[in-house]
Amino acid sequence: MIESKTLTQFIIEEQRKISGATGEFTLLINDIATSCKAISDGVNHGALADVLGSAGSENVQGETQKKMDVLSNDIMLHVNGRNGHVAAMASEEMDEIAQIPDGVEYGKYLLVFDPLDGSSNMDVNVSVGTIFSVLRAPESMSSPTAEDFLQPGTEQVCAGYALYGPSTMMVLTTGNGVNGFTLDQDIGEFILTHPNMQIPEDTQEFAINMSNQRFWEPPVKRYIDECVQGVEGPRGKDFNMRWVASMVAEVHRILTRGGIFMYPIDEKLKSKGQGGKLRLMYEANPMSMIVEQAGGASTTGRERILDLKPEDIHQRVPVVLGSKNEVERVTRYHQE
Ligand code: P6P
Repeated sequence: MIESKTLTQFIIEEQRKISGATGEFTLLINDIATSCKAISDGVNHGALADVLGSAGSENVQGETQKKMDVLSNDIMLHVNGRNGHVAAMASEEMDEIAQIPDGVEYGKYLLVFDPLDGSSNMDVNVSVGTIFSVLRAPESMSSPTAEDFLQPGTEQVCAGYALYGPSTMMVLTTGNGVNGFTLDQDIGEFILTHPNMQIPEDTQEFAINMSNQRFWEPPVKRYIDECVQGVEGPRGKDFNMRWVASMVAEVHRILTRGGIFMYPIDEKLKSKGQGGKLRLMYEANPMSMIVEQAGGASTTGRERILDLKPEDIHQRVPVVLGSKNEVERVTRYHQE
């Protein structure tokens, strides 16, 4: 595979297309790739490296942290905070933003991430992933605050994820399409294996947690009912269902063969005062940029996710993303 293009070669070629590029962005992507390789190593060792099970602590979401959640978060902070490419970082696993180490100069970028999404799957050996989003640090910024992160998803300069599955992959967009790279464990390089990923506009596969059915709003109930009615129903075709409970795995399947992924608002979430299950800054926004760049669509059911003005770095939103024509149908049902 050595004749193939590595991630490093790919991002340097992308950098050359941007006049005035300093190379700092390229170096940041390189650091993110390094941190994902290190997380992959931890995930792949599983029980052998004593990284399964609970860390005996809770994160800001009130969720029990897995040992690998804490280790992945530490890796992201350490590897991406030390080289002066970011001014600050924010993580699902931390209440407050993370300042970079003393003595390290502020970089031009802000990095937001979910270091190990779907980590409840770790103990049952099902795919998990790292989701990341890169924003520009505001020109006016002196000392980074959480406010500096509250930029709409359209401001992202880069979004991506690493998927720790049967193979470790990195999928990345910098606004010029979506490209997938597979980690060659023998040489420790991400190799370009899925250039220009595109989501089919139609699909026969939906992903939703059906156990929440009794809590859904009518438009969601209508959409799923029609899918389940299959060829005898108004859709005139049969649908398949998938639910991995790992957003990275769901999005990667949709990028690969199409589909629609839904985590809508429902009465249970409303009763807890939550705006959704998934988080805007480090799940919905990066995944929405990737999906749109691959020809798909991503809304809350009512509005485009990338247009939302964040109010809090841990804000939750409803998510309906994937094959364009299906997302538009669900959004239309919410408008009718
Ligand atoms: P549920 C994982 O915890 C996550 O944030 C997403 O990766 C995943 O799609 C969703 O939550 C799963 O939620 O309610 O099915 O456990």
